[in-house]
Amino acid sequence: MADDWARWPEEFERRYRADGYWRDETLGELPRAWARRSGDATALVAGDRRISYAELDAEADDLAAGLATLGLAAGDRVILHLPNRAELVTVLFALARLGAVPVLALPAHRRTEIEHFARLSDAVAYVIADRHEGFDYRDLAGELTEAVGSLRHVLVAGEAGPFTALDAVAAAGAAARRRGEAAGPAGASPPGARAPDAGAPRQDPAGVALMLISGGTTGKPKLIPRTHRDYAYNARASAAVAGLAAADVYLAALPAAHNFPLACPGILGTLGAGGTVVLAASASPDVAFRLIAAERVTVTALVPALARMWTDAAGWERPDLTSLRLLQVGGARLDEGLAREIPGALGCAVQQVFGMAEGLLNFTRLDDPPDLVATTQGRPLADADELRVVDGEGAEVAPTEVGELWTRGPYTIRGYYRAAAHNAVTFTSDGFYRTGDLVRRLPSGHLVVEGRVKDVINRGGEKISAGELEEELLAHPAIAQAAVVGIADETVGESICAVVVPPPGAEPPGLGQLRGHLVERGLARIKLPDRLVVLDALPLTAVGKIDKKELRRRLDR
Ligand code: OOB
Repeated sequence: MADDWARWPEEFERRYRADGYWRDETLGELPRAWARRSGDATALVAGDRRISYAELDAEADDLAAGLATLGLAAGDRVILHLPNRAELVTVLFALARLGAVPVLALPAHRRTEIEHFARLSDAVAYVIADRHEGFDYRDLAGELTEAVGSLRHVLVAGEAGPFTALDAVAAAGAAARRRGEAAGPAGASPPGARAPDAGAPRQDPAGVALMLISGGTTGKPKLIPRTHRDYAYNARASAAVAGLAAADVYLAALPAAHNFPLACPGILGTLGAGGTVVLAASASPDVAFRLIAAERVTVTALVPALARMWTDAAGWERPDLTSLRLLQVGGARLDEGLAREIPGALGCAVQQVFGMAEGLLNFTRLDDPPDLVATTQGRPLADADELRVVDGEGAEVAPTEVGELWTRGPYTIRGYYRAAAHNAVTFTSDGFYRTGDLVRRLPSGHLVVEGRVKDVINRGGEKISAGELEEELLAHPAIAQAAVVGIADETVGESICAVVVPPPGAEPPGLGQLRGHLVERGLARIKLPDRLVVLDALPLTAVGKIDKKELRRRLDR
């Protein structure tokens, strides 16, 4: 993996370690320490399963041993494509124990995305649920194993069909462990040493622990390599900022493969604090409200579109939300009016979170004055987060002026995985990540997100790359030119508008047909256009590029 991703330069490594951001820890060994601390306490609630910390640790060991028996080893990439089920957590830790690297695909992803991730990472295994929300992932797995030569294993949470059941993997691992053959590495051994009951050496805290999916840049989605120690810091520091303690119960309502519910503080931060994580199969108010009341949930995280839905639903459903103390809202800009409405409607405090899977996280603090909480997207998590707000030439703008946000720090990546050409434009030579977000920085250090320069549509918190969708549109025989723009939308913030030009004499597709065509091609439904506009020609800028500003202006009328 070493050449596939960019480490921090040595002087930064030294500083982040000396200043206590980075500890000598790996994700795989965390559950061992947690089990010692809070063994009998409930770590996870998923469907009708309640899993204690001790059981979580043992299950990670069994799965790690079973995966090793299948031939999985350190450095192997594995696509983890699971909805919010217990296996997402147990397999994540099992892979980390082995040193195999999970790629966290979103449940909504389909063949186009998964095939891209599998090829890009040379993944050897694909971990799926049997079915979720009416979709059978085993069918997709069948297509993928035929198309992608590197994929040797399909492992299924639930009914395995023609593939291998994760339950069987765990059982085989448990048996092997009883025979003393293979096991997950123990937590406390020094680097390089073999743990007493282990088949694998201890992982390097500086190595890649998992890969997240980029929130849409140019072209195809990128993989974001997060290391053990930077991600452990990410979760721990986020937990502190959200005031998490052992008494807290966190509801993972958003898909847990997203950075926000996974580690900001989300699942990892809650477990680190000794609390309980409740996994919701859906973020809909009826499912979530029932879980909040039944499990006495104290904290959860939503995107603004869902926060709107919950706030409205609470008005007529009158759910018991008395246990809820904090709602984190992030992923897209939260409207000030809604921010002020939430405490009354849901009976909890709001924490705005402006984050990115690439790293940097900003939070409003629990003791910030209500006006700051309602009107800003928070301030950086770490003192070591370096921020520049720059103009089009890369020069810092005057304080409180709007500019593009560039950042580097102890949990912000220095480059995407296997993306040298893209990295050369997305990162500065001194290691700053160009976020593509336009922000204004207040004297307090709080940021206000004012827009963006990247060509991405933020539809209800899901990021859609205009370039990726345009490429898909151009593959349609009756589309000669295409441009994708976001249009302001009350429910989802921005909706996806496809503007197309048919070739001379051709009949352009209708919206329904076009959506069907894209689904047929294997594109995730979250990327389907909401609106289709057919033009004779696209407006161009003076240098002959598609003029999206002008397009948006015309569509807004
Ligand atoms: C989160 O991560 P991603 O990677 O899906 O998307 C990052 C992008 C940011 O660059 C920004 O454009 C937008 O999403 N964004 C926001 C925002 N939070 C994210 N825009 C306005 N206001 C906000 N509060 O979305 C993410 C990762 C970790 C925690 C929270 C969100």
